[in-house]
Order: sequence, then C-alpha cells, then structure tokens
Amino acid sequence: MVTKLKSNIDIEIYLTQQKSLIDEYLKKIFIEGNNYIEPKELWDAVRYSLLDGGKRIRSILCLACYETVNQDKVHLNDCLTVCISIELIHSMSLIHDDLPSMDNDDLRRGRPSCHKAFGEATAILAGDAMLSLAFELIAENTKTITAPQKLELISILGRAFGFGLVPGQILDLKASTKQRSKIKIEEISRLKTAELIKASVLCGAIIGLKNKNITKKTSNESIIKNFEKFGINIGIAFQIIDDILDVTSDTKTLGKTSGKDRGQNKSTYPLIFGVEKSKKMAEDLIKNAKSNLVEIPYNTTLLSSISDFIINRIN
Ligand code: GRG
Repeated sequence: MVTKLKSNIDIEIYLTQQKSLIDEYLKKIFIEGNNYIEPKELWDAVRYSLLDGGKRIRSILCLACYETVNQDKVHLNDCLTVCISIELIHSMSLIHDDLPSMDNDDLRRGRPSCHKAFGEATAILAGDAMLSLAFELIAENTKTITAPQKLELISILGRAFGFGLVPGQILDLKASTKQRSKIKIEEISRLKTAELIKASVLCGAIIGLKNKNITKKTSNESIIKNFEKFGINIGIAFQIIDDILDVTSDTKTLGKTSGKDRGQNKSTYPLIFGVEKSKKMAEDLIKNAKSNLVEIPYNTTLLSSISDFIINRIN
C-alpha cells in the first residue's frame, strides 16, 4: 500500500521523514565516501552546497512516484541513488544561478552563496563536478536496475538539464517585465523549473513501473504520459509560488534575498499578473495535475497531498 496520509499534519511528517532519508544518504556518500577528499577546497564547496539545506522536494517526488507504482523495496536504494543525482543537478544549478554573471545573489539556503564562501572559480568548478557526478553515480552506483534502464534515467536527466534548465536560464536572463506575455513566462518556468521536476517524477515512476511483473490494463506508456503531464503542471505551479514568495515573504523565511525579481526587472508571474491572479493560476495548475493523477491506475493520494503542499509552502 502507498503511504497512508490522513491529514495535512501527516504530509508534513512524511516530507520531514523523506527529507531526512535523502539527507542521510547524501551524507553517507559525500562525507563517509572516500572519493571526495582531495582537493579539499573543491569537495568542501560541493558539501557546503549540497548538504544541510534544501527542501529536497524533487527527490521526495521521485521516491513518492516510485512508491505509488511499486511497493517493492528491492529498487529503493537505486531510486535513492537517482535522488542524489537529482539533488546534485539541482544544487549545482543554484550555485551557477547565484553567480555574479547570472542572478548575482549573495545568499542561498540562509547562508552565503557558494561563490561568496569559496570564490567564483571554485564555485564554478564545484558545479561542474556535481553535474558530471550526477550521471556517473547512476552509471556506477545503481545495482538492481538494468543497463538500458540506467541509460534511460541518464537520458531523462541530461535532457532536462541541456534542453530545460540551461535554455530556461538563458531566456530568463534576457526576459524583462516589458515582455509581458503569459506564453513567454510559462515557457521560461517550464524550462528552468518544471522540466527537472518532471524528470524527477519520471525517474521514480520508470524505476517502479519497469521493474514490476504485473501487467496492468492501462499500458505503461499511457501511465508515464500522465506522470509527465503531472510533473509539468506541478513544476510550473512550483515556480509561480517561488515568484509569489519573492514578493510576499522575507529574506529570513526564504533563506535567499527576497524582492530580488522586482529589483532586477525580472519577468515573473506576480510582477506581470499580480499576486492574486498568479495564485489562481497556480491553483488551476494543481487542479490539472490532480486530473492527471486520476488517469494513473494506482493509489495517488500521496502525490495529491504533495501537490497541495507545493501551493501552500512558505519557503
Ligand atoms: C551550469 C551551464 C550551466 C547552467 C545552469 C543556472 C541554471 C543553468 C539554471 C538555474 C535555473 C534555476 C535556478 C531555476 C530556479 C528553480 C527554483 C525554483 C529553485 C529553487 O528550488 P527549491 O525551492 O530550493 O526547491 P531548495 O533550496 O529548497 O532546494
């Protein structure tokens, strides 16, 4: 049975437990593992950016999607390895996003950003190492999934980065509030944020589905398509809430500088549509995401609760 949730309190407990599980696994690899010792400055910068911070929402989604389609614990460790890859990709994107040539932010996860703590060259190189290791880990550290499955996961994450985050970041850096178009901002949010969230959802679902013996009436292809749509819908909603929080929250709660988007004349949802309309857009996307879940022939209450958390989050 998929994890049972009876109330909002349960989802908070679930998210905390899963975050601890992922944090422990990250520490096991990057603190206890003996591959990450010299040069010390590089691995210290990686550990600084990767450990002790972040909601781990992408990894939590990956694990939850796996758990939704497959209760078999056999592939859980491989799924956790993929979560580490996802966190490496996500954290490196935050390091590079904070660089002076990009968003130029001094604060991340409540601490000086990586380039402020370690210098720009080390921050760039730490990011480069993290991105490459994300793929190396799937190739080397997964034990129960097949070689074609490893390739599929590597391909999904590589595509999300090369055809998602990077083009999304380029468009984001060029877009200003003068370019007020719903289509344009939706494309930027899909690329820079939703594609990695979609990839995280897909990785979990694929590890779970491809390692099941039972043949369901609905084909795996159709189930995967619905996971894909679900990932994009919650991913864009996640970015809208991120934009809203930049306007409505404070630096302490966010752990990053609030009000930056307005200062940089950024093209964001609340700066274009206002907070209320943006909130409504996010809610509509979550409704769409839940209708995607209805098409998935498994118990999706856990994923539905995570979707609600995404629009109700405060940081
Ligand atoms: C490496 C060549 C190269 C490019 C990197 C910088 C970049 C391309 C992409 C960045 C895209 C980006 C920063 C998107 C923002 C996504 C987002 C909402 C991040 C915040 O995610 P949370 O709230 O953060 O999950 P935590 O801290 O909780 O992990």
